[in-house]
Amino acid sequence: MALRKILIHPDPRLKKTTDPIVSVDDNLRRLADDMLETMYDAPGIGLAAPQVAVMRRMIVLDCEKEEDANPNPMVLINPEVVWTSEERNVYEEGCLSIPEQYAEVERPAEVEVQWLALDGKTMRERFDGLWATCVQHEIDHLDGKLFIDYLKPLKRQMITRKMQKLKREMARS
Ligand code: K1U
Ligand code: ZN
Repeated sequence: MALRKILIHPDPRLKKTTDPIVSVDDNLRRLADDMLETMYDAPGIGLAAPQVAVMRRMIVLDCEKEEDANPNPMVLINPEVVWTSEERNVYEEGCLSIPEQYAEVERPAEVEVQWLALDGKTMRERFDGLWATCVQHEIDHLDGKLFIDYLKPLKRQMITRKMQKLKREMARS
């Protein structure tokens, strides 16, 4: 397993739609392991393949945040939201590609998602609470959408400028 570098916004790769995965092979299993390791190391509760510069439709999640909770890593290949609740939920979101910036985003409170598991099985599950917010945030990444795209243009611009400054500082050190 290896840590992968997480792309920081603004980066054109974070704005692109990703390609569906056609077969599960050892390369993909290695990528899933690396993404989980990278997510736990960050630390984060989710990660999408384009955030580590792989333009394919795979996400990982583990929203068990409590210290004494058992880990519950999930790997979702070609995930699709097949149902959303009428009820909506507001959550203060963050993003590993937009470090230290948080903002409230409103999304469906519950979603049903279908995906392919690493063993090739088709899965379908309903997510709620933080899991629902996180899985929608990660699927958005696969379509080149960031949580700041839900914000008013001025706030989005302010965050983007902060990230440009951060990237300049990171490049210097
Ligand atoms: O996609 C990402 O960049 C990961 C992101 C996922 C996410 C967070 C909050 C709402 C929706 C989606 C993160 O994990 S940011 C870090 C974070 O939220 C966190 C880190 C450690 C413990 C608990 C939360
Ligand atoms: Zn994110």
